Amino acid sequence: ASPPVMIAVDIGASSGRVIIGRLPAASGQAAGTLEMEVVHRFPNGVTEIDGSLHWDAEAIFAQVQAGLEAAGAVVRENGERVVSIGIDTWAVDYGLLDAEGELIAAPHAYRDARTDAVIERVHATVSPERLYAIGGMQFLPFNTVYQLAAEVDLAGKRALMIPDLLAYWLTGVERTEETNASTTALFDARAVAWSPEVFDAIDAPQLFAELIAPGESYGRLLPEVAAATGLDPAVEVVAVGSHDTASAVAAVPADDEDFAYVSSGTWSLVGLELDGPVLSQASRAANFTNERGVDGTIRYLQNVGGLWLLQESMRDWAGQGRGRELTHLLAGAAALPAGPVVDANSSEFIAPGGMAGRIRAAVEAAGGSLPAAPAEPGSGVDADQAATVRCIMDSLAAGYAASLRTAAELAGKRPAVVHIVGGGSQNSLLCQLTANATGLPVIAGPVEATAQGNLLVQARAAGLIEGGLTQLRAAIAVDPVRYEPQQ
Ligand code: LFR
Repeated sequence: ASPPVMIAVDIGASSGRVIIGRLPAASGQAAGTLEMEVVHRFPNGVTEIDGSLHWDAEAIFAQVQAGLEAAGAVVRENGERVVSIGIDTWAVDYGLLDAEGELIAAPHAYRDARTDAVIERVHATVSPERLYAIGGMQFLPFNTVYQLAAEVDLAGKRALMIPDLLAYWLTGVERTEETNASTTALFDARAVAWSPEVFDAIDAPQLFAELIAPGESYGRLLPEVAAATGLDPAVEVVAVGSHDTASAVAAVPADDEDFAYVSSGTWSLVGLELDGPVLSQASRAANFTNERGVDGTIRYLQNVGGLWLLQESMRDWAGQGRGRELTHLLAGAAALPAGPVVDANSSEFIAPGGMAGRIRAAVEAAGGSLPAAPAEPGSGVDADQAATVRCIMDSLAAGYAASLRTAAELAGKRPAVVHIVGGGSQNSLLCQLTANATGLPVIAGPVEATAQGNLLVQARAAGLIEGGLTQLRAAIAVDPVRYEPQQ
């Protein structure tokens, strides 16, 4: 029979990719190591429509289909067989469907400021304390509960989270994947079900589809999708940890020791894997979240600003005609001593635009300073750029260390190592500074943890690997780099 393969569709805020995954059987009982082949990459980003930020979901879907077509061609050439497709993206955002099942408008993007006007109103009907006791979500201004409260008229509409919307367009089946549902703050963390109380509080109908857990199938490809992509209509779309962070945490290459993790991309998601939620008011005060992970685990974590601060600073500099390569900026920053830090968790850094200036303002507001931008930019990394990047790296490492200390206290755990996965795992300055700030060894990699977590859940659904997260993690492809804390 032709060898089975899985396809991961993994879409982040700044890029997406479609990846073929193969899990060759090893000798004996254990599964082999996952192999990945990227067949399609595309840029992603928010689109501004009438002054607010949106995702062009239809353009994203066109890229998904292009990627599936490319994957199909490779698979046919190799004489392989696609068993399933799994989709993950960022969380909290959704598309609204009308009575005919048509997308009504481009979904709002979470960095849009529209919820500012409704947060107080929501808290007047359901207190932050009560919200936390039900859902255990950290307060973020873009939580789905506030976004829905900002909608004008929800009567007769249905909502699908972004990965579920893409799955719906592939299969015609409407479901809400559980790890993503858990990020909405409309979800009961203990009951693992929607919370009627929270929907009532914001006066919204319960407009989401029935839940689906990672490993379950949405259904088969629609005939028109099979025709457009050249894939077999028998291919199933399987739910994975459709919240990208859930898939990333599933692919933290941990063995049995107590570990902490940082899923480091546009955001840094910093925390612990737990068996059950921590819904105490102390946990609320510290703003920790209890998102669901693969296999019913709890991702007890906090959002730290992340490489967004760096990406946006680089965008600023490019706009000023002094764009610099990332490697040069990081080398410039690494050559400097530790400098001032900002609070990378602060909501003042959520919105796009003017980031380098906002970081400078935050440093100055705290009584520090950064070198002035030169009147005549040099050809290499300027002093202000190196100092700003150094500030971002020191701030992220300090933020990681503070979050991990608090998480450990609140959850009563003592992690022995910190795993950094995602793009930030390639940033050796950030990894070393994190080891220094936490006083713990850092194990860096894999870079593509999210896609690996996505593929391994599919592989298990297809019967290619058995067991729980420990067994899945043993199949992760990674050559981790270890950083010991230094003075
Ligand atoms: C990371 C992420 C975070 C979530 C943020 C917004 O990509 O999914 O986990 O808090 O994006 O959805």
